[in-house]
Amino acid sequence: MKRGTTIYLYELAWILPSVAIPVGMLVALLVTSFGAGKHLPGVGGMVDPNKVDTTPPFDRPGVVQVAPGRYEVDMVSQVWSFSPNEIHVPAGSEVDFVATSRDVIHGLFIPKTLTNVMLLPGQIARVHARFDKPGTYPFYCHEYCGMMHHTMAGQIIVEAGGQASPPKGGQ
Ligand SMILES: [Cu+2]
Repeated sequence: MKRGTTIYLYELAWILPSVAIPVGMLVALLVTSFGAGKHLPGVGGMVDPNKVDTTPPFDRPGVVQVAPGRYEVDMVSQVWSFSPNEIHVPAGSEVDFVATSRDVIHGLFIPKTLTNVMLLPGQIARVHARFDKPGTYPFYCHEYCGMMHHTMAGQIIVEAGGQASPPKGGQ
């Protein structure tokens, strides 16, 4: 009798957390998703992957100043490069990356920042980074995308003097 009660409590000690943990995770998911508005990172719109070249802003990849100290980088990835692959911004800049892929799945990873996003054909990724310290910030494709994947990289040069990339070409 005594022994039977002990086993029941022991089982209960396992069963309760095994119910409470999934329920807690589900509640956390609902709260963050609907309450706090957390969603899959980087899905900032859709674009026809076959028409990237003619769809603004990807028809003219490059750096645009959107406000004092704030820049938008319109970026296209393809095997095996980024356009643009060299970006100049002044120190202290807030930079929004608006990026997509023209062909296969790529990634955008800027190690010295928290920027790490997948670039999926058909989807527009929007990520933000702040560059306070002058220097060179390399960025990489972190999704294996074929034979020359390891060469797919670029750099952001944060200028102490405050020079941004020249304005986009074209009209
Ligand atoms: Cu890639």
